[in-house]
Amino acid sequence: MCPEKIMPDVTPSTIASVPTPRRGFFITLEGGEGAGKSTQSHRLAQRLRTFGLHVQETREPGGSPRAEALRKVLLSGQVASLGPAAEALLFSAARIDHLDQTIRPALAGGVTVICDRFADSTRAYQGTLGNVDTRLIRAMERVAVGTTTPDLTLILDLPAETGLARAARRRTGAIDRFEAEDLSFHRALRNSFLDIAAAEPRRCRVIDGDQPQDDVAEAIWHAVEDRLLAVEHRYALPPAHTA
Ligand code: T5A
Repeated sequence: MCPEKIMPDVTPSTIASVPTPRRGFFITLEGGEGAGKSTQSHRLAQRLRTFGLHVQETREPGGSPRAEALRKVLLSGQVASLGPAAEALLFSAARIDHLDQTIRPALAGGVTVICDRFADSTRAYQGTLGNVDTRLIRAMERVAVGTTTPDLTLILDLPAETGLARAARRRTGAIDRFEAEDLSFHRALRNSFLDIAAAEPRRCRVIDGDQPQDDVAEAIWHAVEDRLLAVEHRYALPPAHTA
């Protein structure tokens, strides 16, 4: 922690003078289908950029050319017949490349990374819902993620029915592998993400995703502001009401 970096009366104009951080801030968004992760990822990135921060938006599965190729295979359902353990291995393989090619270089350059889904999705979808042994899930996470764990994970929480209805309204092509699961799957998924948040309260913040987009964005902003200031004092942001 570097107390000398705390700037008590920060305004947008002073943000530009904040020293380049040693390592960027790593934020992940998690939750069920149609929870609003992509929408809020863009909004948060835009808001942070207005304060002079360099922000890289990315997603999983995907986020690098090789991982995007694996995304196509995974979401097509072609791997489903191999079982959840095989799916978990492929999600982890995509994550290794994504971290190597995109996330770690960005963080090392002081860029804030906002990632739409990350390792908690493997824990929830393949671990809890797919019954893949927790020890295997954790071992894959150690290999793929190592010490590049998120500084903050925003878990967008809402009833499964609401998220699925949103995803269906927005869909332009075929239904994907996981959206096609039944309602009980998606309800259990919601509980799984809440369990993850309860187990790691310092890293995770549960955000009520069942409210208007502006209100979700505001709740996220408060969480980010708290965490950015509390964890590292790498950045100083103006109070939310001035943004
Ligand atoms: N997966 C992924 C695994 O199984 N294991 C893993 O390890 C990983 C990384 C990814 C799939 O892969 C699985 C999980 C997923 O099933 P995807 O296409 O990336 O597939 O699917 P999702 O991540 O679920 O993305 P979605 O696009 O379905 O949901 P989002 O991003 O949460 O929602 P968003 O922002 O696109 O919004 C959906 C619609 O709702 C509206 C939006 O305008 C949009 O139309 N909306 C709202 N409407 C009302 N009120 C609000 N507050 C709203 N917010 C957004």
